[in-house]
Amino acid sequence: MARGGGELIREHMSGKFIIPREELMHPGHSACPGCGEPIAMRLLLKALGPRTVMNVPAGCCAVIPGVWPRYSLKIPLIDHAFECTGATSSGIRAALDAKGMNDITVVGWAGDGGTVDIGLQSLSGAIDRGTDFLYVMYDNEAYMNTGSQCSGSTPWGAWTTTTPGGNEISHRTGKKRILEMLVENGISYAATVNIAFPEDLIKRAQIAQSIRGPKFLHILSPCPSGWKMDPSKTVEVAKLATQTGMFPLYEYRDSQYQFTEEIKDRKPVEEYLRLQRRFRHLSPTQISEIQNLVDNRLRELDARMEASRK
Ligand SMILES: Cc1ncc(C[n+]2csc(CCOP(=O)(O)OP(=O)(O)O)c2C)c(N)n1
Ligand SMILES: [Mg+2]
Repeated sequence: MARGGGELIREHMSGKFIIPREELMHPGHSACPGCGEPIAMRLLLKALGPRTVMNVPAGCCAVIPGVWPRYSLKIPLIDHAFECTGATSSGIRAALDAKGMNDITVVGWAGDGGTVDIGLQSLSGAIDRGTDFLYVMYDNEAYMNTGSQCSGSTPWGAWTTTTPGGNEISHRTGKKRILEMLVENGISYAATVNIAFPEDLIKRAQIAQSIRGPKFLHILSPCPSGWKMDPSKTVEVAKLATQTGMFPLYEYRDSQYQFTEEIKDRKPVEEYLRLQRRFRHLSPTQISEIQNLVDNRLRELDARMEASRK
């Protein structure tokens, strides 16, 4: 049976883009003001449609949809331990397939800590098994539900409670390149998406939904309390992350990498950093170091894209 995304993808191809009207996430969730995660979840569910089952580990994702007896989603959600999102998704997929319900999309939805650190083994196992599911990592760049500890996806230079100087040796490598790691692991489709580019997010989610096998979306999800920013600036900050090259939008599809949002007139990283007090302690030299890291990363991505086309 075809999955929900098919028809809408045909709409994209004919040039008419439609954001689905159906709301599968309702008001009454328990996210903090300005949190990027409910925006991401609302858009993702619009893209995937109601024939979706989601599983979540510990993290803000376990409380945002609602704490019993309240619940804001119109789809089933299964809560599980921190380290087993991939394994749980594989189990749900197997159970649905055994019942002949293979039109249902299975989504493992986890935070950055629950993906790039704890949970990486479970995600890798699901890829090894070829599980037909979509893994979504909403990235607020730290262990936010427990009060902002550094994760493997915290950018270099950011304050967290375990990196009070922002430049600790333990944190020297900055954000793990999770998308590339999963490509090397054998993922079928992977893309970075951003809540400030909702049409693109929906498009990538529907492309992922139409492909069989393990798929991965990496969503940047600002956290006003952990990033120490004005909650009314969530979308502005998210947009700047891409416009400065801090969070480039690209995909891996049919064995090729490509940018999905070209950055014309790239802005200096400082415009992004200065809106967030987690970067307030940085010296001008450290800000230019971050600029260099971003420039090098984009050059490296360009080379990777070029090489994948040969
Ligand atoms: C095995 C295990 N270790 C630690 C915890 C405590 N814990 C619960 S949520 C959380 C933070 C999760 O971080 P992330 O995955 O980035 O999601 P976020 O909270 O940022 O949404 C931690 C450390 C736990 N529940 N289980
Ligand atoms: Mg997090």
